[in-house]
Amino acid sequence: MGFGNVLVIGSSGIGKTTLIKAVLGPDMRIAPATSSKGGQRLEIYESLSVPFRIIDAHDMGGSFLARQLSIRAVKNWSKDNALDGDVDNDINVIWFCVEGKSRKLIRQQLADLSRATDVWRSVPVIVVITKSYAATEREENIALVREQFARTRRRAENLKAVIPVVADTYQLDETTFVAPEGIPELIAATNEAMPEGVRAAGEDIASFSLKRRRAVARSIVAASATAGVAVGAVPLPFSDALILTPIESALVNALATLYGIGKGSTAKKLMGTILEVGTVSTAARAAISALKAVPGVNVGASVLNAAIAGSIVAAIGEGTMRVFERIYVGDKSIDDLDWARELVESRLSKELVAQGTKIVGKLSGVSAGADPLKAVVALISEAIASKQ
Ligand SMILES: Nc1nc2c(ncn2[C@@H]2O[C@H](COP(=O)(O)OP(=O)(O)OP(=O)(O)O)[C@@H](O)[C@H]2O)c(=O)[nH]1
Ligand SMILES: [Mg+2]
Repeated sequence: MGFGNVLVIGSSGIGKTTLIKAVLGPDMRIAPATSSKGGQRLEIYESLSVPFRIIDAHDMGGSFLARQLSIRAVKNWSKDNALDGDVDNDINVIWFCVEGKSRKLIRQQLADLSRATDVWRSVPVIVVITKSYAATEREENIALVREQFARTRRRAENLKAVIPVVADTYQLDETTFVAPEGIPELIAATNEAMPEGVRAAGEDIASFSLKRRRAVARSIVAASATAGVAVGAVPLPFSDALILTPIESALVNALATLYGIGKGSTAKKLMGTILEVGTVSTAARAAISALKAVPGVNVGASVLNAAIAGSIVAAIGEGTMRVFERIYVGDKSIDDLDWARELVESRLSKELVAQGTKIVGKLSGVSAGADPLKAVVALISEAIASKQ
């Protein structure tokens, strides 16, 4: 859990494999074999340094038949596992790879890709403009893609980012090279879209039980905590939880949609109350101070901050999930704000400090040379997955 899946599609030769290699880096490997019922094998890649897996849907731009087979393989792979409440095989984010300067070409590619991925109707999309060697054309191409995306069958709010990319150094002539471009932005945009992608993938499977809903919720929480770790690691003074506001707000919104909490004014009040606890409450501040003061910790400040940030997001997510679940099953009313505040606060002051102390403690034992942020993400995901 905590690993979302990205589907990469685009015509043959457009640069999908080159892109995947650039994103996953030197420790890229094939994920443990997964084949669908039809016996077709999917190529799923992962690496230790990136918190999502990538599926290379090659053949996508080949013949009509090849494209159908390729899409069916991915669909079956998702479906076979959904029935047992396994959410690890959903498609959470799709990268549409396009190339070319002509308006007509881009329109055609976007229309094809949109049609090919109809089954993942509500899943977030990032358009990657591959081989963007000419820096001067990047802005224009972004505008073109945005304009043409609006004409496809996908909802405009599905489009999360348009990113021009140079995946590998390109030699223009004997003396001129174009350096790699856009890869960190693509990774960041994907991480950001992941919580919503987890929710959307769940929604795309028509109906599911409370158990599956909880599994989806935990994946949303894990994806958000991962985003929190990334934010916490940035070397800024991390004195309060306010820098986590955008992540927590995306998290609470995704969970609200999952549990059908609605968008009315009462729902907004409830969400506002929860976000207040997570960012400006005394409980949040006290939790941060407690975690910063765990004795005997031997990790750098940015790793410590990353662990605290991830743990806070995880605790808010767990508390929110419990609030929404009780409302969802009809035990509690949506306007019971005091009850909701107390529940989330108690998770921050008890569970968070207990859990966070454990995580921070374990970090001191991480071997030198290992990526400490990766270790933080793994420890937090493990803690989320182990909850009842
Ligand atoms: N220098 C450079 N070459 C690139 C880049 N992207 C793609 N290429 C080249 O374009 C060609 C096709 O790229 P691939 O990554 O194999 O394309 P693909 O989409 O995986 O193609 P299929 O597997 O056939 O669907 C290769 O020769 C790549 O080296 C890039 O960013 N920089
Ligand atoms: Mg390829």
